[in-house]
Amino acid sequence: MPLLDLYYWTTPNGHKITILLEELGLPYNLHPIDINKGDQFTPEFLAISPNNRIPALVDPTPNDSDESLSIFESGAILEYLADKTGAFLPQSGAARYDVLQWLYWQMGGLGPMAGQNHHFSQYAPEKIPYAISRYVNETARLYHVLDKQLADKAFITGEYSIADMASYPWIRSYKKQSQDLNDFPNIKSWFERISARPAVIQAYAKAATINNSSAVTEAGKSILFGQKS
Ligand SMILES: N[C@@H](CCC(=O)N[C@@H](CS)C(=O)NCC(=O)O)C(=O)O
Repeated sequence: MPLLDLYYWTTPNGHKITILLEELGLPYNLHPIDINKGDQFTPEFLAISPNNRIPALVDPTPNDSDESLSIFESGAILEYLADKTGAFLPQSGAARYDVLQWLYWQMGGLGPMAGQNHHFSQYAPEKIPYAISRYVNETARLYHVLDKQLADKAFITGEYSIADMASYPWIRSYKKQSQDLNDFPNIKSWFERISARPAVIQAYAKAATINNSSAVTEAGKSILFGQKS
C-alpha cells in the first residue's frame, strides 16, 4: 500500500501533523521543505500548496476515491486524517463541533497571534514596542482562555483530540512568546501530560534528525519576511 506523503518543516504547524501521524501509528514519507532555503517556492511544492506554506499532505489512497488527494493548511490536514481514520475527532454531533471550534480557535487565534508575537519580539529588525506589547498581550489573553477551558478537563474538550495536537506545538514556544506557564497552572499540567506522550516524543525526535535548531537564519529571514505578491 503506498504511504502518505507529508511535506513538512520543523515548525509548530509542521509538528501538528507529525504528532497526529505518530499517534495514529500510520507510516508516512517525510519530505523536508526547508523554508529557510526557499524550498516552499518550487513549482512541485506550489502544485500541492499554492500558499507556499508547509505543511501539505498527499494521500495516494483516499478512502472514497481512486484518485490521489492533496491538501494544505494544517487544520484541514488534521481534520482529514482524523476523518480518514475515525480517531481524535468525534464523527458527528455536538462533540465533533466542540473539537472543531477549538481547532479553529487555534488556527485563527493562537497560531496567528503567537506567530506575530515571535515575529515582532524575535525577528523584526526594528523593535516596535507597540507591536510587541500588542501581540504579547493578545497571546496572554489567549493563554487565559485556554487555561480556563482546561480548569476541569485533562484535555481541551475532555478527550485528547486534534484540538490539543493543534495547540500544543504553539504553546511549546511559550518562552519565545514572553509567557510563563506558572501563570497558567492548567495549561502547565496539560502541557506536561502531552509532552510525556510517546507519539509526541517521537514526533520531536524525528524533527531533530532533520533540523535541530528552531532559529531562523539571516538568509532565511530575507526569504521568509521579504515576500510580496
Ligand atoms: N495557516 C497555515 C500556516 C502555515 C505556515 O505559516 N507555515 C509556515 C511554517 S510554520 C511556512 O511554511 N512558512 C513559509 C513561508 O512563510 O514562506 C497552516 O496552519 O498550515
